[in-house]
Amino acid sequence: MTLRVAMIGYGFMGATHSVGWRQAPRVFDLPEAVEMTVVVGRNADAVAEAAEQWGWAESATDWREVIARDDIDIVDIVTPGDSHAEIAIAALEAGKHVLVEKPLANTVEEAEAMADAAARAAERGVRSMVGFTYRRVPAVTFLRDLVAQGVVGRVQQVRAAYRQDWLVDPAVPLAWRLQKEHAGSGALGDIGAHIIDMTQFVTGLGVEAISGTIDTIVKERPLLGSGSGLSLTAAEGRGAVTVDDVAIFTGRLSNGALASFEATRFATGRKNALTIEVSGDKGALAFDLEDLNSLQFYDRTAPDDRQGFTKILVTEAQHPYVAAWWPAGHMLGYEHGFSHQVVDLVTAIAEGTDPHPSFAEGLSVQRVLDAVERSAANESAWVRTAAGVP
Ligand code: SOE
Repeated sequence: MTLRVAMIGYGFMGATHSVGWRQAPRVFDLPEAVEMTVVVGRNADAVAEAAEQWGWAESATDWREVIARDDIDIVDIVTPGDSHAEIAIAALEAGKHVLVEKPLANTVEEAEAMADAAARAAERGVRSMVGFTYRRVPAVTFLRDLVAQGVVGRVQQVRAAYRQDWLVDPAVPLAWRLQKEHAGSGALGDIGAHIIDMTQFVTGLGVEAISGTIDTIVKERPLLGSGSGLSLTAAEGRGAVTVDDVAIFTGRLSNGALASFEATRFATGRKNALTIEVSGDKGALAFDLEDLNSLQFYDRTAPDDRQGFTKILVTEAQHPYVAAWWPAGHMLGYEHGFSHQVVDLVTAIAEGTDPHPSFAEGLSVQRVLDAVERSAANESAWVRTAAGVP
């Protein structure tokens, strides 16, 4: 059988997902073939150009028509968050498997409706997945495996940060990522969502309560002229930034441990710095996206004269996803996670299992994002998320 894919949206994430759809079937021995059937966008010329550039067979401008087509099996949603719920629910109801870019939605209400639709669809064998792609960086998957094997012992503390600096320049224009009605929130939902998901993924623990604060440092910016992703040019006029630039919060995990989180687009000099460190009573593991082919491991049980973090190179055939690529020791990059996402989605569809992260897991992240905003609005008071790893 061939799985025929429609991708809705074609910006920065459209490019990364396209690379995944193109590479995965070439590098991995997938259980089903994949066809990049159609890419959808509102601007006919621009979407036709994107189809040509990334290798989609066709382009189209009406996602509803595309979802209604019999020759589409998977709908991949890479639009801004304000359209995730409508498109994903319609696609699931039309019986299409759905991959949706993170964060799942802009609000808890939308995410709940999406998780309900996904649960109903799963009863009919229709699969859904959220694009928290960093789970599929081999070192992150391996970190999760090591924690699950008890290598660090009982998790006693987690510190996670995602730091970028692309908004330090006040001349960066007011893109959709800076508008609440389109993005839901700012650094919090865009990159904070990754570290919340990663914390829950690698520890297997839920973030159950939050105390946090958020800040908008540059409150007004030039209007957007043209551009997409993070390459933007300004137009005449100025408008208000309606999302956070920085979010700093503390989470109480379901085993009682504390986790600290920082999501910022104002960490001057930090380009795409996602770090996470899991401290346990037997040892610790740390990951740094800027050194993504490795982990740092500290073994408390090592003799006193050999204590210290050691670097594990996660580039061996035994490590998750690695064997399909290059000979051992040859490193991977940012884009490989998008291929691994395709591998896991296609495998789940072929095997009739539910891939992770599920929409229910996406909803649990959404509840944490919402709790941060509610806490911040109430002098950082603790707010329960009612989350937990589903
Ligand atoms: C922009 O901040 C962004 O592209 C995020 O939206 C992505 O999820 C992350 O992969 C890189 O940064």
